[in-house]
Amino acid sequence: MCDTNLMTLNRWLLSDHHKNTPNRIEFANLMSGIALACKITTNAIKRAGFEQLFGLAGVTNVHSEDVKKLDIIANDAFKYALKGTKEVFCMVSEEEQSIIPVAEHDAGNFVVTFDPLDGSSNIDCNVSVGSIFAIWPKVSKDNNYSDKDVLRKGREMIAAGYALYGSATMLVLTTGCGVFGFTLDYTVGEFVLTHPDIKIKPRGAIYSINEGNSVYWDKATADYVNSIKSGKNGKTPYSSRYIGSMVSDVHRTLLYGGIFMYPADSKSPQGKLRYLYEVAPLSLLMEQAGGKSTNGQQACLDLVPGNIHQRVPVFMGSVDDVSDLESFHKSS
Ligand code: AHM
Ligand code: MG
Repeated sequence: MCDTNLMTLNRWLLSDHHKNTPNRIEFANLMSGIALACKITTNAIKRAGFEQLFGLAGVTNVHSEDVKKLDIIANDAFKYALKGTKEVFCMVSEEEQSIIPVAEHDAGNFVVTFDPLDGSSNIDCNVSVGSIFAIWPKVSKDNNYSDKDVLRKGREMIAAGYALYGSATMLVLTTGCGVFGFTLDYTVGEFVLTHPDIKIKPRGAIYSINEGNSVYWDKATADYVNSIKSGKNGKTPYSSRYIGSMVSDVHRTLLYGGIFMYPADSKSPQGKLRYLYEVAPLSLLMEQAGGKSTNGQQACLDLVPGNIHQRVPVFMGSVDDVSDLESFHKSS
């Protein structure tokens, strides 16, 4: 009834699982900042109805999207919590135009890119949203950050994860040796290991895409989606599930298998989702769980973004499903 020996996130980060991780104390300290930001964001979401935190903030962001009040709270929570660890060299946020500097006396050795509150369009109707983060070693030798600290291949990440604000808050993390899920235990205020070594099925039976965009799709995407829906050749047609929050859709894909897609189309020629804080971190998690993530031509983790808010097409999920999708792209 009362576990006196909880495997908390911090304890796990300092455990033998990370005995060969360089700078594991600094990394655990950095992660304590991310965990704090996720707890503050959880609380803001849970209290939003009482504290008038739903709705628009009255401004637009760098992507010309309407910013919600909770977007601003989550962004501030991440920035303050990350700077407070003194482990961060510079940051990139979906909500901010430019690289976010950290004063020299507060600066550390990690670069963090994050989407503080992904799935904003779902906030006001109480559908699950999330936060996404990616952690990179700094590149610049001096104290001045530059593009080379952030415009880099996803494979250079040392860790990535997300928080899902659902019926429970979960933090799902990879440090490069598997994927581990922690659930926020409100009674002790800690993320506790509940999902060790998450693995995705090699094939699923669910596809996830905004089908309202189908008139804009290219032939490869349209043919692939038709193939899994048709049930031809004795196959059972796939089920469709699309929440419209990438974290929720990818979390379900990790746990149940299948494929999540946000392709390039004639309306969004580069796709919609951004590389540094949406596609790259979730691609690392997918590969670490035994799945696959591609832009249709190559692994998303091998792409290099041209700017900090670069968008890329993405197809991720069970290996066999994503490989089928790739074969449609290669033959078109
Ligand atoms: P956001 O970061 O502004 O919330 O946008 C990203 C979200 C993803 O969570 C989700 O996969 C996608 O946008 C949904 O887009 P659409 O409404 O075009 O289907
Ligand atoms: Mg987002």
